[in-house]
Amino acid sequence: MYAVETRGLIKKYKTKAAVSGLDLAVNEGEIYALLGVNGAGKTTTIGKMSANFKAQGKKVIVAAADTFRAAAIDQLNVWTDRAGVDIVKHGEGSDPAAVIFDAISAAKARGADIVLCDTAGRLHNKKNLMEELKKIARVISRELPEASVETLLVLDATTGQNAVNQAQLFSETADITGIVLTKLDGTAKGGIIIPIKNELGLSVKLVGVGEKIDDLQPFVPEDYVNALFE
Ligand SMILES: Nc1nc2c(ncn2[C@@H]2O[C@H](COP(=O)(O)OP(=O)(O)OP(=O)(O)O)[C@@H](O)[C@H]2O)c(=O)[nH]1
Ligand SMILES: [Mg+2]
Repeated sequence: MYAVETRGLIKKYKTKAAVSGLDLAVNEGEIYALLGVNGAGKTTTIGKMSANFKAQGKKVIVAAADTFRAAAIDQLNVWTDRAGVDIVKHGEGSDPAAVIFDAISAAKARGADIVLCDTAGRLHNKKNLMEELKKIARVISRELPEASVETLLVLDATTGQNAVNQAQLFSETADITGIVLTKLDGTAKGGIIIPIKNELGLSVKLVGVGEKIDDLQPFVPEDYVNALFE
């Protein structure tokens, strides 16, 4: 299975991220927004990324911008406690863009290196969600104009063809910079990433290989292809 093949490579990911870490205090931050449909694995991936960055000595702030359900904020809080990083949260139903604004302000004030933004996977309707994601992107580019922004689309490897539709839909709204392919620890091979690369030019950057905090790995195409034909 892919998980076994690449287990040792998480170190590579850590090293790479360590050199690209930027200092928000000088307005050159590094910010990650995770998007995707509900259940894809956004919150879990943020928990894993937080722990990874923290282990590199980075100061991380997580923005609880999925305000659609109170439980989403609580779930994220469990992860940030586990990872030992700061969280900025407002109440259920509050404006997600305002949460991100506050998280960026906190990051500047506290000299954080990295801001990770959780977002909602669903709202009352799709149009609302897309409008909200656009607003979030506007806040990020206004407040951190010099920052390197990674907008990662989280896709569940077990989704099949519908993942292409999801990638299409989210690309129409956001400047997606890469994909996190989750649940690759199961039987799913996630072959859908091939048409997504061909049709939309989006590459996988990270893979989720379980529900635990260290179950996040860099995407290594060679290992992926080998696992496809096992
Ligand atoms: N096996 C496995 N399960 C995963 C992985 N990533 C996430 N999950 C599980 O998938 C479920 C949904 O994950 P969440 O992180 O809550 O997904 P989300 O995208 O935040 O969902 P919403 O908040 O509803 O939009 C949880 O039960 C996670 O434990 C993975 O890489 N492997
Ligand atoms: Mg979530």
